[in-house]
Parts: sequence; C-alpha cells; structure tokens
Amino acid sequence: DALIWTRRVRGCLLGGALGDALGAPFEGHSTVTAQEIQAWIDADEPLTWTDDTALQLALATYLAELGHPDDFDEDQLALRFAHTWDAEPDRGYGANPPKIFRDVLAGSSWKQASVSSFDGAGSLGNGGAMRVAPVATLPLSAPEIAAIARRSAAITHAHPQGQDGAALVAVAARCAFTSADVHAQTHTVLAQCTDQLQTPEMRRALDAVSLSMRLAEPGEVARLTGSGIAAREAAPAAIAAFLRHPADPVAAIMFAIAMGGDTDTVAAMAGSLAGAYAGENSLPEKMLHRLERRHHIVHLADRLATRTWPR
Ligand code: 8NA
Ligand code: MG
Ligand code: MG
Ligand code: MG
Repeated sequence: DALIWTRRVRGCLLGGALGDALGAPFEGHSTVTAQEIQAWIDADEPLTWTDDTALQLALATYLAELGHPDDFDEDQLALRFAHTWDAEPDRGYGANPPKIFRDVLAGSSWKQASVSSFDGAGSLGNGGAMRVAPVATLPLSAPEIAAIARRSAAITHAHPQGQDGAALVAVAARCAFTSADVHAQTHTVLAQCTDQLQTPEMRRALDAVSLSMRLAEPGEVARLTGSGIAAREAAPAAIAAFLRHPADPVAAIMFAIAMGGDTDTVAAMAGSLAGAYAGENSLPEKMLHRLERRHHIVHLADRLATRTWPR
C-alpha cells in the first residue's frame, strides 16, 4: 500500500546516500578489513556523501517534477546534472562528467561531448549506474525502465557498457521495489536483469554474480565480479552485495565496502537496492542521524513516492 511504498522510496534514497557516505573514505583501497569498516560504522562523525548521491538526488528531483514518463527529456536532465555539479564541484566527481557539464552550461549539447569522450569510445565508467535507482520508481515495465535508465546514462556515458550498467541497476531496483522475497527469488531477479542487457561483457559479469552466490567472503566475490570504476565491475558487484543481504541495507553496504575498489559507488548502489527492498525502517537511526541532509532526502523521497501520474 501507499505507506509501504513511501517507506521503500525513502529507503532507496537514504540507503544510497548512506552507502556512498560510508564507502567514501575507502574509495580506491584494494582491501578493506572488517575491523576498519566496523570502526567507521560505530563512529560518531558526520556522514558526508559524494557525486554519486548528488547526481542521484538530482535525478530523483527531476523525476519528481516530471509531468509524465513520456516527457522524460535528456536535455533537461543534463542541465539539472550540470547545475548540480556547478553548485558543488568538489563532491569527488569522476574525470569526464565535469567536461560534459561545462559544455552543457555553456549552451552546447551534451551529446557531442559525451560521444567524443575517451577518443570516441564514450565512457564505460559506473557514473550512469551509480545515480539511476530512482528511475525504478516510474510506473513502467522492466524494458521501459531499462530504456529510460540508458537514456539517463547516455548524457555522460556513451559507451554501451556504461548504459548497460545503468539498465542493470535500474531493473534490479525495480525488482527490489516490487519483490516480496528477494532471498527466495535470487534467480528470478538475475534473469529479469539479464533480459534487459545488451552487451556480452555485462552478461558475463552477471553470470559471475550467479557463480559467486556460493562464496561467503567479499574478497572472493570481488575476484569474480571485480569492484572497480568500470560499470561492468561496479554494477554487478553491487548486485552481489544486495543479493546477500537484501533485508539489511547496512550489511549489504558493509559487504560492498569490504569488496574494495570503488567502495563509495558500489556501496551506494547496494544501499539503494537493499533500501528499496527493506524500506526506511531497516536503516538504523544511529546511522541516519549522522547522514548529511537526511531530512531533505526524506522530503524528496516523499515527493517522488506520492506523486501521481496522469493516464
Ligand atoms: P568517468 O566517465 O570519468 O569514468 C570514470 C573513469 O573510468 C574514467 O576517469 C576513466 O579512468 C575510466 N574510463 C571510462 N571510460 C573509459 C574508456 N572508454 N576507456 C578507458 N577508460 C575509461 O566518470 P564516472 O561518472 O563514470 O565516474 C564515477 C566515479 O567517479 C565514481 O566512483 C565516483 O565515486 C567518482 N570517483 C571519484 C573519485 C575520487 O577520487 N574523488 C575516484 C574515483 C571515482
Ligand atoms: Mg563518489
Ligand atoms: Mg561522477
Ligand atoms: Mg566512487
């Protein structure tokens, strides 16, 4: 019902922000010990989030204000991303998106800048995937969610793998929002995700997630999936962490951080997914109390959850 839905949307946005902020101090570390993570979980310091959450909230705000899913417009979203970056450029953005945002603010199209990135290959980084979970709140089918996820990613990520990562996380988030029992439906979730992928690299990476399900150690899982800055590593790694602890976002986040690599980003995606499944009540007040702009995030989630769509 409506209350459960609102709790899940709050859980998604708050879980993502918590994962980002909890993972940020470890970004780029190849190994992170359980003791290091536990000490940071138990600390009292404020939890400050990074580019992952800044852009996720920008996308959520855009969707909350969208008149109709058919009105989705990359030019408008690109402008919102660019303004978000311009207002707080020191959130730890990847190398390439700010180049595109600068062009957008100067009045040029995002498209030219995006497709010419990385000598014309386009970005295969995880930046399209890290911000995409709110797309799964749209009242659409899995193929439609995947299509909008790709379009939201294409603004900065022209490479097919960068867009496939976004489709993967968005469809996983749709499963998380709608599933009654993710633990019992692991194979269904993975199959629904695989159905929306377009690149062999991402399909192989999701196969690695399936294979990894018998492994307990985050380091072992990361050896199969990777956990780096490429979308083909970070997005599957986040799914692996989520599928182990779907009902416990903090455990999913801790697992993601323990995988090492792009810890803030993998933990942000894992936290969004587990938060979407388990809802706001699964997030400890002790953590939320430390979270930057917590009340703003809740307010935004409520706008997104309670909006009605015409037709
Ligand atoms: P991006 O589009 O710049 O991609 C990230 C990186 O991936 C690039 O800088 C390249 O190193 C590499 N890359 C992407 N495409 C290609 C390609 N076609 N060929 C070779 N290399 C490629 O930025 P993004 O938005 O995808 O990045 C997201 C990441 O940026 C997240 O981890 C986020 O947390 C942030 N980040 C920040 C820091 C930091 O030090 N503050 C470090 C890493 C990442
Ligand atoms: Mg970041
Ligand atoms: Mg970025
Ligand atoms: Mg990162």
